Amino acid sequence: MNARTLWGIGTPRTMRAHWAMTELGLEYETERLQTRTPVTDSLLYRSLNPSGKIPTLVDGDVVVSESAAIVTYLGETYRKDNTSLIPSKNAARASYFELISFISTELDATSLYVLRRHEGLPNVYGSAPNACLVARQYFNRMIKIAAIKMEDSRPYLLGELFSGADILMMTTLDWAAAYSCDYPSIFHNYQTNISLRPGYKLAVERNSVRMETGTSHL
Ligand SMILES: N[C@@H](CCC(=O)N[C@@H](CS)C(=O)NCC(=O)O)C(=O)O
Repeated sequence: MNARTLWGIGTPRTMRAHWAMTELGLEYETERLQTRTPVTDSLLYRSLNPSGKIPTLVDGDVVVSESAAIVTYLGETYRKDNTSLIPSKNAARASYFELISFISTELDATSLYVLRRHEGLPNVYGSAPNACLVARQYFNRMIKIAAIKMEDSRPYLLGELFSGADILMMTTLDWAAAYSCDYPSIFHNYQTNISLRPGYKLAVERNSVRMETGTSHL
């Protein structure tokens, strides 16, 4: 196995890890593991991530799961002068941590992941139409709050600096669009701009389940 290996492809959470490494120009190998496939239950994979979920990053002796933690770990460890996924000044760092917590909990776990489980995977997690309705409404309420800071026409969540918070937000918005969730037009413009980034385009390819290259233990 390569010294730096990312396990997981094909989901918004795995996209976050591919994209962070792509923006930072890091070389890595991909284990093309898809969610809920037999390898996620293997002893090898469970020894890396006992939950069996993706993504998981192995970076030398470091093993880290949870997409927001992977993005933050990479940003802290491999910051460069011209590419820093995490700001260095205290106030901006506080905003970064606030944003990634907000996106991970309010937009992802409480809202979109409810739709994913109970609308997208009813055979696995059970059907729960009322929970899905409430999750959609909650997503709409929370994303409007996130939009307030964007009203000054800033290009990124933290202003002029593209950061790991944008990686989390963009992947969350792409996911929301796939589930036909409503969100403010300001974020449609934000998506259009960010989708032009070379790092985003390359990460989309690397995260794609259709890509032919890469190794596999599947
Ligand atoms: N909070 C975790 C969530 C990880 C997660 O739930 N991954 C999904 C794929 S996006 C998964 O592996 N699900 C397997 C399952 O539900 O059993 C993160 O952000 O990385």
